Amino acid sequence: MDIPIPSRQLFINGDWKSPILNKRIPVINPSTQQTIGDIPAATKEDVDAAVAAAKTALSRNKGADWASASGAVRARYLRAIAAKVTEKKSELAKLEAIDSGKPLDEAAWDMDDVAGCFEFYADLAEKLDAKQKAPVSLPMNTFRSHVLKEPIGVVGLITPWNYPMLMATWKVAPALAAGCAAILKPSELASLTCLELGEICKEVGLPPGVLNILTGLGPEAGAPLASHPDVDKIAFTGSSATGSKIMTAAAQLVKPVSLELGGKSPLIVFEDVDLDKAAEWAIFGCFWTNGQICSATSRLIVHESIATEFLNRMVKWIKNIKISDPLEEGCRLGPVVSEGQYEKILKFVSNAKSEGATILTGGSRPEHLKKGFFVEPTIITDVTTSMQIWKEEVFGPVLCVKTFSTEEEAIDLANDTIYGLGAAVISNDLERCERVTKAFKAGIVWVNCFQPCFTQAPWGGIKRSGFGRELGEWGLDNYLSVKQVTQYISVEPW
Ligand code: TXE
Repeated sequence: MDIPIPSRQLFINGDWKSPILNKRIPVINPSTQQTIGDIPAATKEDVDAAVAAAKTALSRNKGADWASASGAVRARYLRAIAAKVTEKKSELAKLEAIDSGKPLDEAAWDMDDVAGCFEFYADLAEKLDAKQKAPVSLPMNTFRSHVLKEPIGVVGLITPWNYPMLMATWKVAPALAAGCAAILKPSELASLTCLELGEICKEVGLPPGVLNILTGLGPEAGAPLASHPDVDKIAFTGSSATGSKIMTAAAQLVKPVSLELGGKSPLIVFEDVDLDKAAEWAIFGCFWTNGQICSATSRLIVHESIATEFLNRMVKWIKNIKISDPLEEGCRLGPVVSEGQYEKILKFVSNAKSEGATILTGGSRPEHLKKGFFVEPTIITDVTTSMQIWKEEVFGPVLCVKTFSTEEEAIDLANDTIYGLGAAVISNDLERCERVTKAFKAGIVWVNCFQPCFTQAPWGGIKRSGFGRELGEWGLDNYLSVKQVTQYISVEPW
């Protein structure tokens, strides 16, 4: 399939602008390893220009700027963006598939979610108007108090490559709904669809500067954004190491941050389950999007009495997964995103082997694929809690397994991690599920399922998985500040 790659510049102040240093980054199709285009590489001067444009968007024509436009006006733009995404779904999905390696079907579902997310925050933008001036009850009637919810201002949004357009939307849609002006910095490993969002903003006539899109490398484009004095807030999704750097930079200016970072999410499977159904969820939880999901169930904790049979069923399932170029009909697993990630994943596997673990299935490139960054779905057993594979995020199709005999042991194993994003339990005993749910130290818990994600429900972690919640009303609150207004009710006129 021949897919034209649009050649884009940086999207600043409502228009395409060449990067000041004229640098570009090659785009590599992870399935063919061929260079299929390039993207502009922003540096500090471009960040300055984008931030200035965003500031102007919030102060232009006092009273008629983006921040003080009504929520209903902002909602109209968000709905127009959603409609354009739907109209262009097929071309956007193809770009996403060849840029990130995800199967075309999944990329198309992502585009539905992108459109749905813009629609959802359009609704919340409208409701925000009605929620203004919410009264606060005070203990004396000589004072009256209410609350105004106001946009935080200029926000920097730094996003990863696993769901390029969707992760950007989780931040862009609520930020714009709240009345903020934004600078989006997508990952250099997959930016094509995010640049198309710039074209969509042009087509719907979004006021200049409300959304600016800067592609480029983390240290060159992301770091100056995080430390910019005129950026009022940073929202970030990515690795814990980069999240920590961003928090450090933001701390210098006491700038608020929200961070959605790595994970090592556990799945506990009790002995009373339907083995086939549970195995299907386990496969889905760990290998969906090639395990390149922050909440991937990368640690399976299975009851010792069913472990052997459960793993047999999983291996049987894996044999039926079609691994191919993401554009091929029926593809369920494409390549991982880049050569760097490919090598990193295989190194995790070889380290596990040398530490004494057993590779039950997978562990290398599928034999039928000679090119591309493909990794077989991999299950690792004989794992101890001191091994790297148990402790560190792989961000690839690699599952490590431990068995347990008691509920307490399962919970201890599940919580034996520096991370706290997702956790799941599968059992027919719902009282037990409730106990385990309470005991999990995680921001998201799934019961008898894994990975379903709804725009309406809060998403985010605890511990080193970060803080702050995206999606739902919580996502909008990320971009609003609360102003208390208290009035003295005097009997005498002033
Ligand atoms: O992440 P980075 P990378 C994890 C996963 C993966 C590892 C490395 O384990 O193997 O991170 O991936 C920008 N200042 N996750 O290197 O560096 C960068 O340009 C400001 C989990 O891609 O965190 C990109 O836009 N920004 C994760 C974004 O940060 C900087 C998803 C993420 O890149 C920067 C992705 C800097 N100094 C990776 N350095 C998840 N939680 O979903 C980089 N960036």
